[in-house]
Amino acid sequence: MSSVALSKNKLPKDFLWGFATASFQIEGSLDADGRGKSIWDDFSRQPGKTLDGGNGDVATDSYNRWKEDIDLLVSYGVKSYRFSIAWSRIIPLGGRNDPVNESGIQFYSTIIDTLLAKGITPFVTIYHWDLPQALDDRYGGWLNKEEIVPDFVNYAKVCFERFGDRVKYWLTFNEPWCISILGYGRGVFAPGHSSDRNRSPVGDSATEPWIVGHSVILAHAYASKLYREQFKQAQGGQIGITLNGDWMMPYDDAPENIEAAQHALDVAIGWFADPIYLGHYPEYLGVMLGDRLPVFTPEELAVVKGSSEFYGMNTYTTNLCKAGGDDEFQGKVQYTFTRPDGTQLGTQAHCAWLQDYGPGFRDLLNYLWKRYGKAIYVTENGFAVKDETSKPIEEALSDHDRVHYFQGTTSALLAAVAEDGVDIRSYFAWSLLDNFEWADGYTTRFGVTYVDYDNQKRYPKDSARFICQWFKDNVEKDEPPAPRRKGPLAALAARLVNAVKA
Ligand code: PNW
Repeated sequence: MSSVALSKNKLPKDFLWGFATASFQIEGSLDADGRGKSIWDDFSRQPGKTLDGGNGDVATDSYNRWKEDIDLLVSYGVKSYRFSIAWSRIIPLGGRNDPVNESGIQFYSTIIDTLLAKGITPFVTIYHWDLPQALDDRYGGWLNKEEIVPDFVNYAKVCFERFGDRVKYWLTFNEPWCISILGYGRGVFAPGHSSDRNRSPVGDSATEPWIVGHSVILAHAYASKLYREQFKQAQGGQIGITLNGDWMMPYDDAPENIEAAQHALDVAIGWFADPIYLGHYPEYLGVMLGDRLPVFTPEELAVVKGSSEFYGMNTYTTNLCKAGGDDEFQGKVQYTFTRPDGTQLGTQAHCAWLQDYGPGFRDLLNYLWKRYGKAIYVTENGFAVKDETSKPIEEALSDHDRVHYFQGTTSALLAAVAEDGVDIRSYFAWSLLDNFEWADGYTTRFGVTYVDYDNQKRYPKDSARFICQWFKDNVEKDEPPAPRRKGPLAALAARLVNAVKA
């Protein structure tokens, strides 16, 4: 970054900012134009799987309203838009020998063209949780490494071939921790596997999440290898993975709690980031899991290490960490938002796992930059205001708590760049719209734009205005056109013009 930008305390002018969404959360139209089923289709329709019984059938109707959504992005003045492609629209049955659906290709192709025509950079997630149902039925989806890895690589290849002439930023996966733990451990996300037989007829929470995580790492790595070997040179794009991970702060300065915070980071982030950037699973993961942790062959490891060209970061909150407990999904660490003195870390969001704590955002950026040394693309960050759904619309639009949250994270972002020297290249707020919030259904709203689900009308919230103004103020402007040379003739002309005016 230039020293000019640093001295002015601004983000560099090519900094990408905008908003993010995901296919299943916004599109609806699940049967349209040859789309195949995804694991979320029926899962979300099963009684008890979502808080309000909501499903993905309509969502924000963006399969039909994508143009309106892009107009909204234009009105916000964004530089970039992060969205995901639904695998089962591209290959309805998902597999490497299954047919490609041209209508699905056409849908995303038009969106990409329209964004580019408006000067908005598409930032594309290849997999945001909507596995084709046929692959789960056929061979158990992510549990079957031998089948899923080549099928994912084939799907990614179709994306590179058909969109890569125009898409220059690729994310293979969104949040492998959520895919593995929430889908195959806690059983709260599709396909809903769990050892708890009250919750699910199938699943083994002790083994499956770690097997799934392993498959996802390999699918990412082989897709990235393919891109870099066969497409990158001609298309000139970048490819990486995006990991969720919240900042983990020791509860107090007791040595066991300091160690606990590191263990929590090892399981939340290091599980994926360590193999991908450093070439091995974190030691603690092996200690905790023993032979339940799958092993990479040397050939696999060679493909995994260095497979992400940047660090894709999704983050929402900070947890205070105390040693103890037996929850392996948190690294046998207890999380709390209550400080030793009894006060809360920050404002509580609608969902239990999220409080507003801006300084943690800066600490996490510094940790990732030091540990992994890769340019960071912040691909998600956002807040769900408590009880927003039960407020009248006008009241919901004054989303003070969300504005406060973004004030904290944007100032932390700027401090990390300008004061700490962290190399950060993007910031996407989650989300452009209120949308289908997975197991929460429609009760939890993350949008900077309010969606009235009775009529699908969109209304910008105060937080949308805050973010747009903040980035306009804090990103270096494009260079103004070079001033005309002031030779003697120009000076004479100017004097003449002034004389005439006077
Ligand atoms: C992310 N947690 O999911 C996803 O990428 C989005 O699709 C989602 O809408 C957004 O964050 C808000 O939830 C997460 O339990 C889901 O810690 C759950 C957790 C974190 C992220």
